[in-house]
Parts: sequence; C-alpha cells; structure tokens
Amino acid sequence: MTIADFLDPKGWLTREAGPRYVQLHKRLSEAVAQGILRPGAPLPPEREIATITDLSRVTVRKAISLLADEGLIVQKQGSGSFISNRTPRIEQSLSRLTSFTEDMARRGKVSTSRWLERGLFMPSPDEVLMLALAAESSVARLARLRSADGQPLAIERASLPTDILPNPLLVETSLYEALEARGLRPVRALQKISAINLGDEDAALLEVNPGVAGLRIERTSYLENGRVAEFTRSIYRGDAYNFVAELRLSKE
Ligand code: 16G
Repeated sequence: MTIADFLDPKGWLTREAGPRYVQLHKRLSEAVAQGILRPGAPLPPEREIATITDLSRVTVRKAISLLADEGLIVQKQGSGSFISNRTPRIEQSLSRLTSFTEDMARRGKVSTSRWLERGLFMPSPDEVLMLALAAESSVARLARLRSADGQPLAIERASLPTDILPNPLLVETSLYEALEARGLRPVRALQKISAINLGDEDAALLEVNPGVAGLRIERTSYLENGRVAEFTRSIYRGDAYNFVAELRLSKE
C-alpha cells in the first residue's frame, strides 16, 4: 500500500475521534509501525499530506511537529522530514535482579556476546575495594559486547572474586547461569546509573556516532550472606534503553 492510499481520509478521519491533528499524528505513527513509511524514508511534504487528507497545512504541521517531538521523524533543514532510524527502546525494570540473557529472552530476542576480555588478572585498586579482595588474590574478568537480535546494546565489564568464579572460561553465554550452577547467584544488587557521551571506542563497538548519549551503569551484587559477588561496569546505548523504577508511597 502506498502512503497516499494509507492517508486517504475516508479510512480514518472522523468527527468524533478528537482533534484532527491528533488523528493525523496517529495515522502517520501507524504508517511507521506498519512499515508503510520505513526508517530513513522521507515523509511526504506538508503540502502533499494536506492535499491527500484535505486538511489545512496548519493541522498537518502540528501533527508533524508532534512526531518530531517524539523522535519518530527527524527534520532536516532544507530537505524535509525523514523517518528516524532509532530502534524501539527496551525497558528494563530496576526492581528485578535479572541477567541480560533473561531480559532479552523475555522479549523474544536472542542475545549474543562478543568477548572483549575473559580471564584471571591482577586486580585494579577499584576491584580490590569493590570486591573486598585479599592481598595477592587475582580477579576474574569478563568483558563483553552484548547484542540482541544482532544489534549491539551494551558493553559490560564484570569483575568477580576467584572463589566465586574460579574459571571465567567456563562462562559461555550467561554469567548468572554459570553462578547459579555453582549455587552462587546474587540475590541483591545496588546499581548506579549516570549519563555519559560515548567515547570513540565505545561508540564504534555500539555502532553509533561518537559523542552520542549513553548510560554508564555500575552494578554491585551480593550473595544471600552479604558477600559481594560481582562488580560490573557497563555502557548502554542511550537510544535503546529505558530503565524503569516502580515507586511506592512509604507507609512509615
Ligand atoms: C546484566 C547486568 C550485569 C550482569 C549481567 C549478567 C545490568 C546493568 N547489568 O546485564 O551486571 O553481569 O546481566 O548477564 O543490568 P548474563 O547472565 O546474561 O551473562
């Protein structure tokens, strides 16, 4: 179906369904959702949409600016509007202690990892502190580029005490699965999230432009007995993730 057919007002514009620019905005969003307007494709010019729909240009402009506010289209000076290439964001709950593999599986996505580093190393001062390591002990490190359905989403650098993970080479797909098999899966975690602009190297791995927004996340997770099991520093693509926290009114 062409966009002109899809926008034929006989199929969707009604008196009862609220303001006309809202109806047009909804129709154009549906065109993107249904793939009639594909990412990167130009949006028909304002006057053309006005002709097809028999709406005023003011109405069309309002609908288009709403799409731009939502990031569904990108307006380029002089050359019109284009459907944005952004990917739908993944929502991750901040109240459940889940693994990347589990998070993606729940969304029907296949997770893959590219190893950036995996082995036993001399710990950095940060690792000694965060993992409460004894003097002279080494640390297990797993650094991975994590993707969902082939799309890179995050760079994760996990450090663990060696009595919790003596052989990092045994982790093939899921770290938490490997820990669970040893009866050492973390049950509680603290997470610190901050905004960053991606550096050249991280941006290249995540296949985005250098300098775009990202999220830095530090997770410290604990075993039932209170011992630190994992200290992970991650860089997430800012355009692909929403972290969602549920808040409740305290009864105290
Ligand atoms: C999540 C955790 C990370 C953990 C990983 C294990 C965040 C920010 N990070 O990505 O700390 O190491 O899951 O995933 O949520 P895996 O079991 O699939 O290897």
